[in-house]
Amino acid sequence: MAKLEFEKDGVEIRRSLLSRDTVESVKTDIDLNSPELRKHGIRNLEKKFESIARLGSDDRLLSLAGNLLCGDVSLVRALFFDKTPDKNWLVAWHQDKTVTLNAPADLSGWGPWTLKDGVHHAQVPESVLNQMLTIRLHLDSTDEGNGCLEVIPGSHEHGVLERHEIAELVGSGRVFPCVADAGDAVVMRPHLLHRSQKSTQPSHRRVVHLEFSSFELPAGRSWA
Ligand SMILES: O=C(O)CCC(=O)C(=O)O
Repeated sequence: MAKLEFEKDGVEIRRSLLSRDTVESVKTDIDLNSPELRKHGIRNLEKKFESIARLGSDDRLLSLAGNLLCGDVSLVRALFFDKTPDKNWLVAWHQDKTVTLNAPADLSGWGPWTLKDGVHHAQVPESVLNQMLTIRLHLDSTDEGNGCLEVIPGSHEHGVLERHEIAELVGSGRVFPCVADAGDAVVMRPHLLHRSQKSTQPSHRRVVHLEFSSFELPAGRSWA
């Protein structure tokens, strides 16, 4: 299968972005029994785990994001996903197009705004998504057997999609399974079409999902 290239495909896999030691320290730091981790994804991971805070200010990650976004970047969201035989799930084809802010902002093309768990969420226009980058850091190896991320390379170029457009692209696009080892990273545009299927293997599939952005929020607003 041809190698993915970020410029063209909107996604690529960076091999061994994290050292073995870093992977082990993150695994040790993230307490899998923490009530926070009962859900599939948790917010503000960087405020709860020291090792994730370190990743958020890691020079390698910041310069990778800064180079791909061509600007000053910061970490705006950190989530954790795990799949196990007890906590197994799938996500259908979708684009990530929501951000979280401390307060709503009157910005053209942003919305609808919703309040979930006290946090303001908004869908953002493609111009903002183009100033965002997702880096998914793998703590375990992953393939189709344990529900790796699958993507449709180049699908981000179609902008923010309606449901029927997603169905059309899924029908006609090339599906690429992001097979990765622990320490590898999937680097992608948030609005690239992606999904993941249930794991059929009795193992962890841990991913630290980091979103970086170079978008400058208006005064008084901060990423939540
Ligand atoms: O980690 C996964 O399997 C899927 C996560 C996902 O779909 C997302 O981050 O939007």
